Amino acid sequence: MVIPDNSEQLTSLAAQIKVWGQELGFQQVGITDTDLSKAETHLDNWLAKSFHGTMDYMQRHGHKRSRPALLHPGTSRVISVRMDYLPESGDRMWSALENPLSAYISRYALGRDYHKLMRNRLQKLADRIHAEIGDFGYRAFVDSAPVLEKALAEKAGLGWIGKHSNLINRKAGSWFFLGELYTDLPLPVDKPATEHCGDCHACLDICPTQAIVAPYQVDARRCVSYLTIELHGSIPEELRPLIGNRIYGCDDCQIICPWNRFAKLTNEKDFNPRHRLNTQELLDVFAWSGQEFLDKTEGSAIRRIGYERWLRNIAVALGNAPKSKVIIESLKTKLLHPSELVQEHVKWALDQQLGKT
Ligand code: B12
Ligand code: SF4
Ligand code: SF4
Repeated sequence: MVIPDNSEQLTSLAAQIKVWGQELGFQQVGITDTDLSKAETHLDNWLAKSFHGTMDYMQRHGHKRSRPALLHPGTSRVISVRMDYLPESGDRMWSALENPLSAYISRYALGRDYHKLMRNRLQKLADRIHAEIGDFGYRAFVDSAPVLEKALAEKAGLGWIGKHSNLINRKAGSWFFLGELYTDLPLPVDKPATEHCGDCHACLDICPTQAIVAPYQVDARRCVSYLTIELHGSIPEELRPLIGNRIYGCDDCQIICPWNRFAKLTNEKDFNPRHRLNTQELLDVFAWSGQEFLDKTEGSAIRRIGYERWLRNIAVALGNAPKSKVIIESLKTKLLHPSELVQEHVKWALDQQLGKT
């Protein structure tokens, strides 16, 4: 077992890595170098505008995010992978969004947390390479460290960064996760993907909070995904009515994207909805006890926000629902909740309900 040292062997290894990746359940594997200088400028501008809000981790690591070898010394190539996660069709998403009493949870979070699942698969891919060539330098990432995943995937040919800033693939839309193996193997690189948004601006128009402030630029502070998942404190009052019934994340800019007509449903059973999380009603999930929340979100990314933020988000959605005695009674049951954050959002929601005719 030797590390290949001529271009023919490296080309053959790259081809094998792609086959192994697909055998492990990745829909696509691409290889790129580590030059992210263009993306670095965009990242710096994004941070300078404070679009990251309270996500301090986005600026904490200096240039490690845009210079892979600073994060993992010796890295000269990145093997970028994508895995489809969509468990159901767009029509079902629209109907959940259009029913103000239903609890809309972003489709990426209905099943098992992707971080662990994908990292395990990446580790298997590294093991497979090791079995073929012996020791080599690598490290696996899935949204777990300062890595510019979309920019790397774009360069590796997996798709282009759309105006909503997610990566889109011409044949598969954008409902997939990204992960990567940083490595010191001097593998041949793939061609970057080309851009295909054209004159379309559907995602900018549909965004409920106008968070896509210009093409390719998302002000996270306005994004429902940030407001319901990343933000720990109080949700700005002026944005609450715009959140509608989205209680965890948001998919609107992807549902409307014409390229998602080509999206395929996931093959991963682990990404299928658990505990009917795709069809829950607001009143039911608001009534969950802390223990029920833990039980029903076990193994899911949703658990990371905790019960307090869960109730905060549902309170906002109940405030946005049509006036209803049942909702008012349900909100009243949480008025004395020990968390001030919950109390404040419940009071706001009650004011909304009582102010409606
Ligand atoms: C921070 C973060 C967020 C933040 C900020 C989003 C953002 N756009 O940055 C919030 C919480 C809002 C968020 C939300 C979501 N996220 Co997120 N998020 C990340 C994370 C951790 C970092 C992203 C990042 O580097 N942002 C920095 C900014 C500068 O990058 P950017 O906006 O993409 O900008 C790029 C381009 O748009 C361009 N650009 C920027 N400005 C300009 C200006 C001009 C003029 C031009 C031409 C170009 C340009 O260059 C930049 C660098 O390449 C990644 C994981 C990772 N480690 O990469 C996951 C990740 C991007 N998220 C992901 C997902 C699934 C989501 C959601 C769909 C979840 C949901 N349903 O709620 C939403 C989508 C919201 C949206 N429209 O982006 C996936 C995306 C998969 C894909 N197909 O693209 C990732 C890759 C996680 C993963 N491992 O799969 N996320
Ligand atoms: S995820 Fe929702 S709020 Fe965020 S940019 Fe997309 S449509 Fe706007
Ligand atoms: S909705 Fe249109 S503009 Fe937005 S990402 Fe999709 S193709 Fe691009």
